[in-house]
Formats: sequence, C-alpha cells, structure tokens
Amino acid sequence: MSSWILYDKPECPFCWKVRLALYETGQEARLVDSQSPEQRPVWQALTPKKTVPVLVDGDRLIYESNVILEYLADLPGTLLPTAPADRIKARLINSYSDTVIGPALREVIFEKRGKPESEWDRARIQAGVEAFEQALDYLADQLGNSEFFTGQYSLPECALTARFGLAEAYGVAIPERFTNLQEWFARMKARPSYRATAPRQLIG
Ligand SMILES: N[C@@H](CCC(=O)N[C@@H](CS)C(=O)NCC(=O)O)C(=O)O
Repeated sequence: MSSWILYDKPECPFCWKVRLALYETGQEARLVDSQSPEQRPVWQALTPKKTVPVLVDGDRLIYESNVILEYLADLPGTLLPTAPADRIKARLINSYSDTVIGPALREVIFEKRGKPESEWDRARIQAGVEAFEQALDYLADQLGNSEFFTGQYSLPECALTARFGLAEAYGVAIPERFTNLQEWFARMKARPSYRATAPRQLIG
C-alpha cells in the first residue's frame, strides 16, 4: 500500500486532474479532505502557496497541480508522450485549460454555486458560457480527428476531463458543432478513472 497522501478538495478542478493522473498512472494515494478544520492547518503549514492539491510522497512535498503531474509523468505509466513536439503540445493544452477554460467556467460555477436560481446573475453566467464556447475552437482544432490530444492519454486529458466534468455538472454543455470534443469527452467519461475520481456531490 502506497504511503502517498493527497490533500484534496473534491470539487477543485486542479485536484480532480491530479486524481485522474494518479488513477491513470496506477499510483495510489490516501485522499485527505483538505477542508476539514483539523486538516486545514496541517497542509497549510506544508505549502507556501496555501492551495491544494498537495502531494506528500515520503519526505517529498509537491504542491502546484502541474508540478505534481510532471512528477507523475516522470514515473512509469507516463502522462507525457516522448516526442518533443507532442510534449510541448501536451503542456500548452494543459496550461490553456488552467488559464483560459478555467476562468471562463469559473464565472458560471462561482455564480451558481450555493445560490438559489432566483439570485443568479444571468449576464455573468452568459458571459462565462460564451467565453467557454469561444475557447473550444482552439481545442477542437488541436484535437482534430485523433483519439487523444497527443496520440496518447496525457496531461490535456487529465486537465480537460476535470474542466468539462465540472462544466457539465453546472449545466454548461459542449455545443453540437464541436462533435470531436463531444466524442472525446464521452470517451473520457467511459474510462474507469472518471467514475473513480469524480466529485461525489456533483457526479453521482
Ligand atoms: N495553481 C494552483 C491552483 C490551485 C488552487 O487554486 N486551489 C484552490 C482550490 S480549487 C485552493 O486551494 N484554494 C484555497 C483553499 O481551498 O483553501 C494549482 O494548479 O495547484
């Protein structure tokens, strides 16, 4: 049994992509609820960033989801292809997921989460949905007719599966015109890693 610990927050897209990466690379980690009052000071003392995910592997402490993914990519069952061009592509799409897809969806999720529908700011939600849909053009282009973004399951699959999963849970669909992305997401959801890692309170 692995002694790894992941300080986790189920609905956090950065944590979800790390959970997917752990599952897909066959690594086990004990998930610790970072939000519990007794655990918050524990992981906050470990990381200068004060964010989760935080992975502890013995005396190795790794924070920042992308650094954790790179750590896992260095292990067998890699999350990165071998060809330099593909490695760059994987990293760029992972970053695009964090910095373009994430902020668009954040507008929708932060507006809807924990609020009755009558209080939603619909203009904010609409702006988020439009930004999300515009951002999909690039992804559809990058995916083309391939099964995966880089020819194998890699960083973009972890990052975007978590984002699309949250989008779906908050009522944001991939439009019909992006058939390739819809089919890609359906394939990701059919993988055992999806059900094993999805936040229970959102995806039953
Ligand atoms: N760049 C960081 C971002 C992580 C992040 O923003 N995590 C949020 C949750 S989604 C967090 O820890 N917020 C503080 C908290 O929940 O106490 C990463 O990729 O790991």
